[in-house]
Amino acid sequence: MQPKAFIFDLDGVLTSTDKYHFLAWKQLADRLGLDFTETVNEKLKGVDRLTSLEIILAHNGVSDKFSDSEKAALANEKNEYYKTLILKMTKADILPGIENFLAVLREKGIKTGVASVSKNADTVLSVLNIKNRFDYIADAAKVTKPKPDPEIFALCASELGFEGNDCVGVEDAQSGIEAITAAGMFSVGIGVEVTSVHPRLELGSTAELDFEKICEAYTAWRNSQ
Ligand code: B16
Ligand code: MG
Repeated sequence: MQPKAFIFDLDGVLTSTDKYHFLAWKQLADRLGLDFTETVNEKLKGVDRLTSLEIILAHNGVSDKFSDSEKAALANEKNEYYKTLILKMTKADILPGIENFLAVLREKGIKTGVASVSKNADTVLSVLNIKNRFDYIADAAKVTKPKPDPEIFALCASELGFEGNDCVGVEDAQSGIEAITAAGMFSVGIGVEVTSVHPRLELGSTAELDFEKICEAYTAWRNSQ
């Protein structure tokens, strides 16, 4: 049995933008004299921009020191740093095995979507020159509930014309795995730091994405439903 669609997260799955998010937040944190480490950064994966800022401020115990408009300005400042960084991205920023895997899906006639909470997703896909590899790219600005809510994955499935269990979702963040699961899809995790829900199939890196292996696990899951 083959899935009818694959829906991909962007940051940490299709490309390594997570390091640019880290550098941009670090630049802001350094300017403000705040502590920001890789451990805190891990908590920002799959989390929207303003919530990410709140996590950094809370980590430093300064959540109450800024008004809502100051927080919006800080999130915007981080985004300006981030936009400068992503414009310098090249094909080398596409994660290992992704281009080949997308080519296999296209060859098999399987639909593809992108479910990223990043408002820069369109720019990133354009800079990497892989935008035309996807049948549907969700607009994060139109999604009202962040991951782990299933909204963005459910939107991708319905726009592609399929039910949740026709689809495979691929994610690197725990919140994303929860969102995929809640959308009724088969989940593939890429190096997820699992704290609650496990992916149906756990892979160490995108280089391990193997169509036959995923179909096998997907079939077993469908048959068990
Ligand atoms: P932006 P994903 C997420 O993308 C990132 O994982 C997260 O770190 C980032 O804060 C978020 O996008 C928002 O991005 O500031 O560009 O709107 O993993 O859902 O592709
Ligand atoms: Mg991600």
